[in-house]
Amino acid sequence: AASARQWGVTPPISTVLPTPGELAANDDLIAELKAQNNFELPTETEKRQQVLQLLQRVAVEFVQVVSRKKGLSNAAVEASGGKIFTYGSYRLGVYGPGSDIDTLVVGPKHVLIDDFFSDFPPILQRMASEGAIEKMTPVPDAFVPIIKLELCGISIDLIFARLIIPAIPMNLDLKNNDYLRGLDEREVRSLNGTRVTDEILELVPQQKTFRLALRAIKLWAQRRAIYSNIVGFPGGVAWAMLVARVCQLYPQASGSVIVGKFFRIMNKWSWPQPVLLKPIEDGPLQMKVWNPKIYHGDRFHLMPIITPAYPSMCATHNISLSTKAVILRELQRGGDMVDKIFMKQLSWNDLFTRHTFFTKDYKYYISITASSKTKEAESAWSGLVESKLRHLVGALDRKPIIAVAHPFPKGFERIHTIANEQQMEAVKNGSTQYQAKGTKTEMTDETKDAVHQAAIQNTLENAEVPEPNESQTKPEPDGHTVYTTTYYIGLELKPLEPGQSRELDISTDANIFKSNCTSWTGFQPEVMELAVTHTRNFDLPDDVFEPGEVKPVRPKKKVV
Ligand code: 3AT
Ligand code: MN
Ligand code: MN
Repeated sequence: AASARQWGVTPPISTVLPTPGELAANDDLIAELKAQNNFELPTETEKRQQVLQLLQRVAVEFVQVVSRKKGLSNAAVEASGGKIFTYGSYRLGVYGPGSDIDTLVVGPKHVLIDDFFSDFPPILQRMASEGAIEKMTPVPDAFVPIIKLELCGISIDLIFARLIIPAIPMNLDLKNNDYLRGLDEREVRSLNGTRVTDEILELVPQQKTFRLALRAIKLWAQRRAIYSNIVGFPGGVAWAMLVARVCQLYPQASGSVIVGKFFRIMNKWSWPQPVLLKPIEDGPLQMKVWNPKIYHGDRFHLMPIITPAYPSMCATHNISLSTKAVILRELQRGGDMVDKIFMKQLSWNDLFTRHTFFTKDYKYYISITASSKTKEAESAWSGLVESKLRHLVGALDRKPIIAVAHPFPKGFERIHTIANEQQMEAVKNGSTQYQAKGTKTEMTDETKDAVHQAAIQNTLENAEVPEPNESQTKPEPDGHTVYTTTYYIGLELKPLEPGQSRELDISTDANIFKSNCTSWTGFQPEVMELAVTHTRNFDLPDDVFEPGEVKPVRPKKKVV
């Protein structure tokens, strides 16, 4: 069945069925993912379904309430419908215990995004049981406007889109490109997540195999610190498309085989040839579609992975020479390990070993510390700095002495209490000596992106960040608080050529990067600071190491 048609843009590489050994390796892989707590309990999944049923009822009620407000006839109100869709890891079926549910509410043409923000939350409050909603944060100014909430203990990302039709029946799907007619760019973006995930699932020969392989690849990419769209690695959607392409090339293979082939195929891929799941569609509308023949910018994509739904886009435009090199290195390691796993010399557990970014990989690091006097300012400022990091990585890539500039995908958030200028100076440069009592370092979370983005957007539009209030600007007797987020870039230097100096001067690149960040309209020189410093491996702060990891030590001076 799976081999009856061609999946994707080329014939398959092989259609053989898995061997008993490959099936055994598949069972082992499932067992290892279970041991890694990658699957959630059936009772939890049931809770997700109940939450989605509630959201569906709320969506219908919401559409009716708005339809009535807009003066539609009773019959039209009754017929107006409303439907929820999901996207993200839940839709792909690769969610774990900590995953959110990414949910899209679709309404008919007379229901607008403003109605969603004004009317959906109170209706949800009313229809949810007492105390079920723990938190609700509407972020209307985000790139994709969103309501983030916590419902029955499950995080929900709720977005909205309308279609230019009078009613939304329950059997509607979003495949038809004509549904994009008459929508603005923002509305198209909101529909995009569901349209892309739905297409990915339709374009793979066996969904069950795809899901298992994708779970393995996502876990591997997270453990190896190469999962983050924002700093220049593939994100969830891009990893999903890569796995889907390998599934197309081996339509009958087991998940275990897909994982092995994945590493080899993607490592040997003739980048920058794009990874496509189907031919790129020239849609019915005037929308930009990825095309390096037409758009100069698209020619610079080093590892293009193209979304299947119209309008097709490159999901990996942030990848740099360095992050590409790191990805290829990891693909090589993954391929070598899976060979050994199939020969029973290693186990799947070895594939998922944590990265050694701070313990072994580099001797030299660059620390980028964004600091602010208020928590709110820091949220926006660190998000802005993070979104510009890849430009600094690009500049470092172009330096002849640097072989690899590897940005760590997460920032480290710290809270400090400082008593004087000198301590302030140290903290601004990334020191962890004055961390506030009772606080601990936290890692930035991908899921905060929308909030970060919105904070940036907010400040762009209103051109003001909450001013620090009096008590925060005046030094208090017991010192005052500074919030920092530090990002680390690992540096691998090229072997010295005769006559070349070891001197690594990045001051020009650091200054360009800093002015790139501080030229942001939301930047407040009184409140926010940015520092770029060199850090040797043995000078890294203790809190970047996990329990059990050994911090590098200063090498002993050679005795002459
Ligand atoms: P989890 O299981 O939730 O950790 P996920 O793949 O569902 O994994 P997210 O919920 O963070 O990850 O994201 C789901 C989708 O939402 C992926 C992407 O289409 C969209 N998305 C997330 N963050 C952003 C962002 N900052 N900008 C644009 N789209 C985003
Ligand atoms: Mn999600
Ligand atoms: Mn999400």
